[in-house]
Amino acid sequence: MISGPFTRRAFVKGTASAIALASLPRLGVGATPTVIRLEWQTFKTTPHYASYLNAVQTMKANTNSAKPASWQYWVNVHLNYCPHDLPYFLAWHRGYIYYFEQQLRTVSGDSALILPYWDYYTYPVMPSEFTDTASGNPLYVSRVNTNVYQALSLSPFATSVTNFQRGLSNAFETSLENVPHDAVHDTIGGDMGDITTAPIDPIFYLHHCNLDRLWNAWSLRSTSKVPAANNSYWNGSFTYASGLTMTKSRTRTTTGLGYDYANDKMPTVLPPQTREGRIIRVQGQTMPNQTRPAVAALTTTPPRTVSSTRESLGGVTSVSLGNNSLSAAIPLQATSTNTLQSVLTTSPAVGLGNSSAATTASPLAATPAATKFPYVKLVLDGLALAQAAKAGGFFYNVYINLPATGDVNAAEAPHFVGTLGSFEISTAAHHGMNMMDYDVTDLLAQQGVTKLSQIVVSFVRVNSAGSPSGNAIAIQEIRIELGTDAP
Ligand SMILES: [Cu+2]
Repeated sequence: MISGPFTRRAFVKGTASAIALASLPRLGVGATPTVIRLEWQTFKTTPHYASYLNAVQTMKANTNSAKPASWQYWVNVHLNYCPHDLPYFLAWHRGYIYYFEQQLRTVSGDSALILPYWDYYTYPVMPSEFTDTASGNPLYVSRVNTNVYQALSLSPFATSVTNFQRGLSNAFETSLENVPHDAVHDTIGGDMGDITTAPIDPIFYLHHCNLDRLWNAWSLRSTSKVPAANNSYWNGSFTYASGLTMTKSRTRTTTGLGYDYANDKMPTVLPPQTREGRIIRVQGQTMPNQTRPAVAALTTTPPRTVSSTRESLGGVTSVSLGNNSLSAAIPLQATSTNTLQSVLTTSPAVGLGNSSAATTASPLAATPAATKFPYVKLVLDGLALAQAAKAGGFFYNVYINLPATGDVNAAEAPHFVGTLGSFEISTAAHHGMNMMDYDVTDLLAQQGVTKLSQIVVSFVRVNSAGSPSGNAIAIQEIRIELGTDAP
């Protein structure tokens, strides 16, 4: 049912505060039926499509960002409270899009409106309703790419991914946040390519709805270990705005919030490459028979104390990432090699939550340095986006110790560290740093490395049709650090 504008205004007026919003009747509690969120292609054939368009248009037209009835209010909620690269990434966003969906209902007056999802594993090209440049289309914003084929991976759904939360070995949340989450943000670019603007693009909510669906699908697999309802992981609550909170335990399952998805299955194959213009691939991870990128000639930095909690084992300076992929080799001095070896066999970070992940290296007694600094980090310090790259539209897969020869695709899993693009850099900047660090303790231990004389970091560029050319990212220093705690 779609209300006329007069009715809708009256309805909005009565429910426009965050408190009132939070106190709307809760679906799915007790006997209330579960609502089903639909994929966009189905959703757009329902009468609720008109309600959705109406709600987006009305919220964008409301310029009072203090009001939940405005679009910007929800951009600010995300900006001020979202955890990215942090625990509860999935659970926090589940509550966020739930409240946003309720607001769409309030504004449209359609109490049966659901937030649709974009299943890019089936339809990698963004729905045409979002790319139609006709004036007044509330779903259109300028973007760099609208085909996200290159940002997809089946890695989060591998049988080895049984743990859920960040910090554990092979954790689903960490994997899904990297690819497809970050990679989709980076590839689309424009508003989506920067954490401070991402929810301005209406496709943002369909992207996060799909991630929520993929989490739900993964959690239904019998081997998947989402913390149990009585686990302390679910203690406490999330904040979305002053007066708008949700207990963490409500976000554990979709049914706890009264909804389910039309498709509860994990993807098992990547979609065929749907051609939208020309798809360019530069040593992409799905491209077979690509070997490790060539090692660049770089100036090395010696080991040094970075702070009371961080020791550098060495690094390289002035790395410029452009259209090509490259590797950086960081030589290790003999004492660094020994300390690293000791950390990899004694660190509490090794094999967390995964008994099969223990290193195959021969155990050493913990040296004093290894006891003090039990975490190994890959640090990208002094990150800056080149002007032409600020709008995003590309990313790099970051690997550690890829074999010098052989197939990157086949060798990928034990070497993959994460993704790097405009979204990740803006996220780090938003957290007050122009630096990214990745905990690679468990990864190195799982590689079974012994007595390393160098560590090789590789950046494999992943392009799509609209990717910018030329210099993209400058990194002042790449170093391997030992630290007192995980990043
Ligand atoms: Cu996001």
